[in-house]
Amino acid sequence: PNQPIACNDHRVTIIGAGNVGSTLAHRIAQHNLANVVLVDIVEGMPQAIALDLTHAQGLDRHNRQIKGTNDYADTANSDIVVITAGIPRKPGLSRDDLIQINAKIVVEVTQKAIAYSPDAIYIIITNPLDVMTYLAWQATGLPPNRVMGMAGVLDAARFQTFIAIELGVCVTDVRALVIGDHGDSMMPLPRYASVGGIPITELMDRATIERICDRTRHGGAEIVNLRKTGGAYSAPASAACLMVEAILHNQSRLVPASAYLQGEYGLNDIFIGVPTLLGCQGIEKVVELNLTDEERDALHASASSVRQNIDRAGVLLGNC
Ligand code: TXD
Repeated sequence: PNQPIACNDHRVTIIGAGNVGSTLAHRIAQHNLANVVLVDIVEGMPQAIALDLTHAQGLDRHNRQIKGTNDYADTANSDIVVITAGIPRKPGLSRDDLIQINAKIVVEVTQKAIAYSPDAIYIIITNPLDVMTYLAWQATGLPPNRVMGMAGVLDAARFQTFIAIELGVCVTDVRALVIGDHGDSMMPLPRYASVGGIPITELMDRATIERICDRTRHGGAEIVNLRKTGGAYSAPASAACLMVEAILHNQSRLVPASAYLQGEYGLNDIFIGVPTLLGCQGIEKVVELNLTDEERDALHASASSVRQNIDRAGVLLGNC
């Protein structure tokens, strides 16, 4: 246990070769992290994207193979499977509105992937994130540490960016944390945000902090409303790439992820965003914060909205 995956011939499968999936394939190859298998239901499309990315190999300076396919046999023995398949948001559609369509897609693609990669670590990206992560975990039958959702790294990066812009400081000096569900009740935590070690509560007034937290909560919607035809994909791909690297290189990164809770924070049998230790075993630890009563109530409210949607998805899938 806790040994990095030995060879450097890692394979990452990405299911869903749309905006997030294709951008993530590019990031993984450019960072020389792994060979990539890009799967989509649309024939020819993942093959075209893989070929296009391969044409850039010499320019991007890597030797990573990127294969596009519609056949899950090509995904066999992946170290990591990332699931982005589904539909994205459009103006007027909340993440929760996507449940009906995406639940079916996520369960189906996960079942196909696990048949070929029973030992992989699964990272779910499809929205509504915490609900889809729960469904995918059920579909894999894996221990919960091997299944996780990507959202907190992205939401925290948005919070980090907005703090840096507001204060006019270098973004890499800013640390920020967002927990809770990846939806309307996500929880940027100003108490745990700092610049060069100084809590932001000493650098900004309450109203400014509240404005930044609000922009973080609606960071995805701000992009959807500008683009109109879909959502964000560049920062989401970077966030997922960070998680892939943390796992493949056994980095023990302390990052927020949608993780399975078994009593932590007084919550059970749910996936929700919490700080985690991420390494080659997947979620190696859920880190419990000393939340205030108010923060704990907000996390529980966030968890009950995820729970309601898990139940709704179960009904839609005919599980209940
Ligand atoms: O923080 C986060 N977790 C997120 C989540 C950040 C950004 C995007 N987020 C969600 O990811 C978004 O709301 C969507 O639910 C997914 C994918 O977003 P993306 O922007 O990449 O959507 P696209 O471009 O429409 O790509 C989806 C692809 C598309 O190519 C479809 O043909 C494919 O999914 N798809 C399938 N592939 C394989 N198998 C099946 N059944 C299938 N159905 C659709």
